[in-house]
Amino acid sequence: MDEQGNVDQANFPKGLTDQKIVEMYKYMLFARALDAKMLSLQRQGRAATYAPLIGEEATQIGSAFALRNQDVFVPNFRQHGVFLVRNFPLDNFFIYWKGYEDGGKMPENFNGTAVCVPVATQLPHATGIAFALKHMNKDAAVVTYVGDGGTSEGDFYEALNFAGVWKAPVVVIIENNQWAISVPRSKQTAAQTLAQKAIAAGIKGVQVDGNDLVAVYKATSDAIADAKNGPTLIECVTYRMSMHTTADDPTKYRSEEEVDEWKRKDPIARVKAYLTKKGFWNDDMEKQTADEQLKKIDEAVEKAEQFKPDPKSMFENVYSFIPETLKEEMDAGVAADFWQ
Ligand SMILES: Cc1ncc(C[n+]2csc(CCOP(=O)(O)OP(=O)(O)O)c2C)c(N)n1
Ligand SMILES: [Mg+2]
Repeated sequence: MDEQGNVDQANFPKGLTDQKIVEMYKYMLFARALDAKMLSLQRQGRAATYAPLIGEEATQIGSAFALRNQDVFVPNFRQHGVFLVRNFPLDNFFIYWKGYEDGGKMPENFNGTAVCVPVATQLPHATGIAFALKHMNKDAAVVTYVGDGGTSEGDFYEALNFAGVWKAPVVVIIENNQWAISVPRSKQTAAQTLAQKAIAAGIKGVQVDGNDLVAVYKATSDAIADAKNGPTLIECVTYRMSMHTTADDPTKYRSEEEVDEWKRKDPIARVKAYLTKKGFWNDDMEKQTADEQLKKIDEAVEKAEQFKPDPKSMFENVYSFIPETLKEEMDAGVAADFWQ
């Protein structure tokens, strides 16, 4: 799907209906609305550090829609859009990003792992889960995400190598948003593409326009369908339109012109153009959808803000058992009403 919302019929995925694209489009809007809310909460001191997704909606929603229920989702720290599609409870989402681990609890049917901040450490886990699924003869794949920066980590190469040797059913999606905090893609690697890193591991590698919802959906669906034969690496070329996290100021290291250039490639605008042209979308629907989504978001924030954390959870979630020294600290802290 190009920037004007025209699609390439010859490569259009079979079974992708316009009704489904409407549904995906609504999720793209939802993800962006959630992002805006998180940013505003963080700026008011009502949320902790947050990594915005704005600009990366097609990569996240397009791939998330390709996952089947039995497929396991292994995120890093920026896939809030995939969490939405996987029906992660919104109030838990807000609790988590307020800094409370309690919000990170996965619902039974979520079929995914927790947010993972240490860069690329999720990848060996993803490959390991995929290896186990294969060993158990399950008809399921693992879909995992990593940033452009993450592809320079040892964990990335080790995960790909192992997956290649064992033909583990894992799909590794590189969310190449052009920046790793202040390090640009050009300084990240001399490799011409990130997709070509698949070659060394002897696995399939694909590069797609990560701002093209349909291309991402197709690449991910194809990779999942073929996962029983081995892994695929998909590079989604997209752009981080906002800051790395709320602790970052991108104006210090990149130009406004660059951001403007990518804003013209907005992944949401082209889906809107496509659906509007075909008569599946209009301004009234946009307004109604925004109102409904905002209501859901506001209700979830209200619920999340009533959550009272148990101060002990700060200690209890670190080790499977609490070492004596930490226990002393915990008891002293709780007893001193430090938390009130
Ligand atoms: C192992 C490790 N090293 C460094 C960091 C600090 N850090 C957090 S995110 C990040 C950059 C990640 O960039 P990229 O992989 O492109 O993902 P993006 O943030 O752009 O989504 C760094 C260096 C970390 N969390 N973990
Ligand atoms: Mg990046």
